[in-house]
Amino acid sequence: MIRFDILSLFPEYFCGPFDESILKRAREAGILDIRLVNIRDFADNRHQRVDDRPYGGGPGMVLMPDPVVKAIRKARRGSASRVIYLSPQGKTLDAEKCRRLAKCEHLILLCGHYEGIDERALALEVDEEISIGDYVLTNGCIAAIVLVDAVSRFVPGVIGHESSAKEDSFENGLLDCPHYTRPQVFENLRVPEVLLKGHHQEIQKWRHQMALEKTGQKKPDLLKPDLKQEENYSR
Ligand code: 4FV
Repeated sequence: MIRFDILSLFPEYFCGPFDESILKRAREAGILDIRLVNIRDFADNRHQRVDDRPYGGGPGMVLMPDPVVKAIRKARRGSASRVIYLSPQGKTLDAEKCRRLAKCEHLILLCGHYEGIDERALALEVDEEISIGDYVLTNGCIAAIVLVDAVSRFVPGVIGHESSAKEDSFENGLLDCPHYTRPQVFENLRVPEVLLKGHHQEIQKWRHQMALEKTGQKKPDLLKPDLKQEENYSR
């Protein structure tokens, strides 16, 4: 079981992605516990202001430290909690990170908004900064949805057949092999014969070879030196 507390200014943003399919079933099964927190509820001023103009001038607004720090401290559950700030300045999320985060008991996800969050709140309360990619989103909620989805796949019991996570792209440093289903012939394109003969070892070998070739073509940087050897040899 893993618990996520997602801190943002738009909790309603999360209606939908967590209420369908795999994540919905995992929540109903009690494997995932996702709580939505509105940072504005921690603004102790008449107009519930949470942002203000940047010191030193410049465009846009900055999230004030007080409501952010209060929201994080309220969500914290002792040492079991890890606070993640989603921002373009973070280290890029990858399968390795998702596997590691899935072992945590409690993740507090802080969503960025506007130009960013007052640096003092980050210094005081954030354990790790993560980016979902080198581009700028309109708000950090989207990044939190991506992280929850990708991490949840590594939580035991979330995806029906654990084996499929093991065969995922990136799992063994390779992209996934091609997949086929009925019909055997589609617009004169046939399913590779090896997949129809039911010879599992042959099928395994073919899938690994295809994964190697696809990785070499699409993400050669993924190929570790030792695999490179094997790849050259087999071609
Ligand atoms: C982002 C990313 C991201 C920056 C301005 C929200 C936006 C606004 N978060 N990975 N890329 N955040 O673009 O995580 O505050």
